[in-house]
Amino acid sequence: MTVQLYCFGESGHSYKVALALNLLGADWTPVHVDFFKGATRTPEFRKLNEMGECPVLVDGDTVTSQSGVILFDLVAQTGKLGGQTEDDKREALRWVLWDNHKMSGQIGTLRFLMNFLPEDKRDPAVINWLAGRCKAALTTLNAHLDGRDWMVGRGVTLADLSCCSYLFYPESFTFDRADWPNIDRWLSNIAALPGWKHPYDLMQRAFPV
Ligand SMILES: N[C@@H](CCC(=O)N[C@@H](CS)C(=O)NCC(=O)O)C(=O)O
Repeated sequence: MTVQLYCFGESGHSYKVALALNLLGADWTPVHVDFFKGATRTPEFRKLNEMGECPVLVDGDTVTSQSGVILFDLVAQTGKLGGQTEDDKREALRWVLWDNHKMSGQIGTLRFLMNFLPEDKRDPAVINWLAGRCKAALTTLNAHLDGRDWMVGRGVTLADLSCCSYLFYPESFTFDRADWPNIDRWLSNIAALPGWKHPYDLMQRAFPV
């Protein structure tokens, strides 16, 4: 049965799940959520996800939000992308938690403030402060990837999919791959996986160019 992913192209959190579904060769359909027109704040959407966030995965009667939980569900269902050992699984969880707090949680917000918020509402002081936090997260990621092809163990796991998501987007958010050689190499490893697609090729975007 086709699973439905409530998502939108600009959503890096949604991209983590869309990419996992694609790498797994799952039968899935994106359902576009008009986030920029307030769709996640409507009572209808809140019935689907009380947290008012994308992504939401609907698999029959099972409705799941939080990209990290959805990714772990996909690992449990398929036995793939979870790492080879119990230590790998635990380590992958550690990085998914870090990503949600320090990477995607901050980089997604910075990208929103710099690109999608109306220009007259952009506060340079807030943007500068957040850009510093994002640089610290990228420094941690780049250092971890020194001498490693993947975040955890010897193959791709959900930790890679969680941490990489915002870094494939083209909009400017103070991130340039050329400044981060280990991250750059790792992103190339991910983009070379069979089934990899760019976020805007997997999910409908609100701001088509
Ligand atoms: N930790 C959550 C974050 C989800 C999230 O922040 N989603 C954004 C889109 S990228 C959203 O729907 N935000 C709605 C809002 O803030 O009103 C996850 O990983 O699923």
